[in-house]
Amino acid sequence: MSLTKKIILALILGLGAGLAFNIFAPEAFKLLDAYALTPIGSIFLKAITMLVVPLVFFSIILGTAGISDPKKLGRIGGKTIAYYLITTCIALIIGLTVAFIIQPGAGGAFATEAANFEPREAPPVVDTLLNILPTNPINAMAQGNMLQIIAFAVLVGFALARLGEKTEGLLSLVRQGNEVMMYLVKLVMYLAPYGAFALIASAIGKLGIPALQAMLLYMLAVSSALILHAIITYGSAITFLARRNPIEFFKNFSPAMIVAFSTSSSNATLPISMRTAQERLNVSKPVSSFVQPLGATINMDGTAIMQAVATVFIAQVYMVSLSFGDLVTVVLTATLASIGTAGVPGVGLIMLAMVLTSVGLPVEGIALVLAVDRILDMMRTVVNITGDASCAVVVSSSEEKHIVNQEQTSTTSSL
Ligand code: DAS
Repeated sequence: MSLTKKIILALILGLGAGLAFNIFAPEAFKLLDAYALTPIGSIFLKAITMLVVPLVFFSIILGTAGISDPKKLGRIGGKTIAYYLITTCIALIIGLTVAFIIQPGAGGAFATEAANFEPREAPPVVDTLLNILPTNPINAMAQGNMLQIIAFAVLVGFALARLGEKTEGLLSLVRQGNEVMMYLVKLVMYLAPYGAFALIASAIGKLGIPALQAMLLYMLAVSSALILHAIITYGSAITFLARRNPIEFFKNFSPAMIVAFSTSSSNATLPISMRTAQERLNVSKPVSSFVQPLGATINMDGTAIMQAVATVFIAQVYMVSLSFGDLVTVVLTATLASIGTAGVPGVGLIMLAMVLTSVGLPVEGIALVLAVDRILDMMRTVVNITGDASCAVVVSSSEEKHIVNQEQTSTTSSL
């Protein structure tokens, strides 16, 4: 049985067990929760949290080094990076807006859970931006100061790209470090069915139907933001930038979307999404083989949406009001974090731990979103790769125009 099926089965069993204990055996549940469910759930959460700092550090250095060489990037690279960063910011804004409209965590269902959480005082936006540069990067890592870790990693990646051969050894060391982290993510994801079962059974067992309602609202908020982003952002880009029919775009790209949904992995879908873009969307091979692999690493709009909604949801659950500075931090960390993380199942959840830490929210808040994360991972991976394909279509059509203009210029100059 595939890991996805195991997680979904664990989700259903955890829901059933939690509801049964909540209704029929609340006393027995307290023992089960204290000696089994909570310890199992916290082992899984600690395993995820353990990976955040090294994963962010290595993957962002690598991502930045890969896109910091202007010569290598050239015109296509510039257009691609601009498109990716702008669409990820739009995705985060859509995610935050939908979350504030739907208010998934405002039900107060978890008030008991959140009562003892003391939120840290959120610094004003200016301080957030001024504090982005660490005075001591090692200390920033030790404290899990994510914005400072990201800023330092971006600078190291930029330096590695500019120094080229001189630091090839260090760059390959970072590559190997990232490989190790990716392998550990895969290992941790094997714990996911047990973690999902324990966390959802514990939450539903403790809090009953209101917890279920909140979780369903959370899923509604994420899925509607994903759909809105795909239709509005990618639909508009295809229509107004590439001058193509957006319905044709989504229809012709659907084979890749189906693979992304079933694998929950942008990396695994990459060969299919590139072939589909070249054969059914008329994207030129050079553009497709630059834009889409880069997108599978640095462009994760679907993941950004999940992180935005989950952060608002968890803040509401813990009754913490997010300041404007916190929202700016969420947009910054989630956008920068998506630069390096490769498209493998569950990586978005690990990055969520990072976003929560950056705004002072407890990582334990992942407990409820974790249980339904796999289903949402399938959906957001579809949006991740569709965003990459929409960029490929836009860049490819702008390159065609560029070549036509060049031919016209050379024709008129030769007359
Ligand atoms: N599964 C990731 C991907 O492949 C997305 C995520 O984990 O958020 O894009």
